[in-house]
Amino acid sequence: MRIDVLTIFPDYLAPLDLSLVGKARRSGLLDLAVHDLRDWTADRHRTVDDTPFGGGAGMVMRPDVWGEALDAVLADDDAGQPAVLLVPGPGGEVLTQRTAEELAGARRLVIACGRYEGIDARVAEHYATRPGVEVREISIGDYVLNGGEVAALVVIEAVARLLPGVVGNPESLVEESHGAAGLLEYPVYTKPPEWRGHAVPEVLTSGHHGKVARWRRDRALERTAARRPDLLARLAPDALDPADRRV
Ligand code: 6GU
Repeated sequence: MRIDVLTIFPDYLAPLDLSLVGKARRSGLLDLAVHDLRDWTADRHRTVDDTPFGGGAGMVMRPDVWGEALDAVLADDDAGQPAVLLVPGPGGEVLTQRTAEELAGARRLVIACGRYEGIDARVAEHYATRPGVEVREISIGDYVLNGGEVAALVVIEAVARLLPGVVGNPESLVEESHGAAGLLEYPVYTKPPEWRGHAVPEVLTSGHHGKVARWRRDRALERTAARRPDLLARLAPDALDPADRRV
């Protein structure tokens, strides 16, 4: 997969050199480039924003600068490859594991990080008319950030770990929260068996695989009911079996 990020704060994306994403880049599984939007400005002050038509507080990012930048990045390298243009912002569709799975199937992601009050709306409108470009406005939750950079980090991490070969043990993608079961993950424990007066639940040291599986499923159901009843309500009718506790 190829990912291009456009931002006025390229340094904000420095963590993409680290950990699993950094390793995926170095091994060639992920081709990721971060671009400074100001490289496509034409004036002495490298201006990217202006006052909003209709009035109001704050500044809006200019469509002409974004147009030059996106044209150049979309034309670069694998020109013609279908691309998903992601525009992070609090007004977008909320990112879920489903979204991450869909995005992991794309050949190219281009992430346009806005600042201030956002990007002139004509940019999303224009690129949505480009053949081979799908525009998705994405929010990472119901709170307000100062710009799209942190959201870009979130999307890239959520997507990169789904790419074949990036996570060493694909099994670890199966049982986790928001996975196939639609439940939150059960609590996990390791050594020592007793710590500050807290013991590891006995069933986990029993060696009885069936009982361990039942206990984990019950804890996942219990936790989901307590913390995310909305997820339980959205489970498919056949997702619960008669052995599941009445939560
Ligand atoms: Cl993607 N951007 C901004 N600025 N605020 C947000 C967000 C994104 N997602 C939630 N809040």
